[in-house]
Amino acid sequence: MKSRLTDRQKNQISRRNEAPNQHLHTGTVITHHGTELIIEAEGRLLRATARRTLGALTTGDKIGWHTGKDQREIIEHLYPRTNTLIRPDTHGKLRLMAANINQVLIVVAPIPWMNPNIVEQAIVATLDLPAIPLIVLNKIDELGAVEPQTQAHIEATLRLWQAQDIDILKVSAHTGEGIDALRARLANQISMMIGLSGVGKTSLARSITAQAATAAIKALSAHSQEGQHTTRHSTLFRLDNLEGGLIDAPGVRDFAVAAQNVLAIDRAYPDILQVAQHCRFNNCSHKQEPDCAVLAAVANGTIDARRFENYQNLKNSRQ
Ligand SMILES: Nc1nc2c(ncn2[C@@H]2O[C@H](COP(=O)(O)OP(=O)(O)OP(=O)(O)O)[C@@H](O)[C@H]2O)c(=O)[nH]1
Ligand SMILES: [Mg+2]
Ligand SMILES: [Zn+2]
Repeated sequence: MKSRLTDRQKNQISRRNEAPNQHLHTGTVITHHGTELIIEAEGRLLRATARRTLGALTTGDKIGWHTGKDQREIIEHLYPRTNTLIRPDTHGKLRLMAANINQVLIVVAPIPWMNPNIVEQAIVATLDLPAIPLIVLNKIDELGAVEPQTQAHIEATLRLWQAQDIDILKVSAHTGEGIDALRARLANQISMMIGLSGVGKTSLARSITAQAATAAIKALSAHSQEGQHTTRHSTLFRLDNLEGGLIDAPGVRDFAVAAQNVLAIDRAYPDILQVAQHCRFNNCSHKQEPDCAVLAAVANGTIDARRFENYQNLKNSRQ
């Protein structure tokens, strides 16, 4: 078939695919505010703008840049991403939150406590990247102040995830408890924090990296956040004396992103998958089939009923 691309389009495509110009420096996107980006290159933070043909750039992107004639930094190239974390914004529009992540810290707190179903959505989304999920219970200094019943519920829910080989770290950004253990888990990884607004993600970033507390970063990220504490833009912070980085992101209310790969759902529920091997039919949907081992396990309490219902909902949302 005859190509119908104009010369201009052909040029754009070849420019997008070509190896980066050898005169470009490499860098990492730290944060962005509209068309203005902050990049890190050789340990320095610089303001930059990106060629529009590159499309939306995001925190964690590896880029090639140079200084233009007007002495402003221009991003010319986007290196291939290993993964991208996407979630709907408050208007339901899908937005790129970060790229090239190896680990996701699902940050929860006694107050505000996150619906376990949403934590599990986040586990599925993490496995879908793929990246390692880690649950961080922050504000453990507040545990004593919540109702004993709520406290028992929190502990039981965390145990359920721990039984599925998901590591749980208990920390307090206020007292510093558990912070060294958390910092050790961040070494050599690019980690991203997700969690409800107010669970203490930014406080944790501050207690883990001196960089997050520096005036330079604050000034660079301040202009769209004046007068309030809620984080509006994802920002990558480097760890003091350690390789790796921690991305602080805006709070999420839910994680309603369908997994790209249906296997990610099964991988988040190894307990259910294992019992399902004993169903009479190997394509059992665990709805009303005879001799369904999963429904039997839910009935006798071996599989947590809430967890099973959430698993079915996640599976159904894929169809
Ligand atoms: N008691 C206690 N309070 C904490 C702790 N960590 C954070 N907080 C408080 O919780 C509130 C919210 O903290 P932030 O760090 O702004 O929360 P965030 O998760 O970044 O919130 P968003 O940016 O809106 O998503 C602040 O008042 C913090 O002082 C903790 O370990 N213990
Ligand atoms: Mg914040
Ligand atoms: Zn079954």
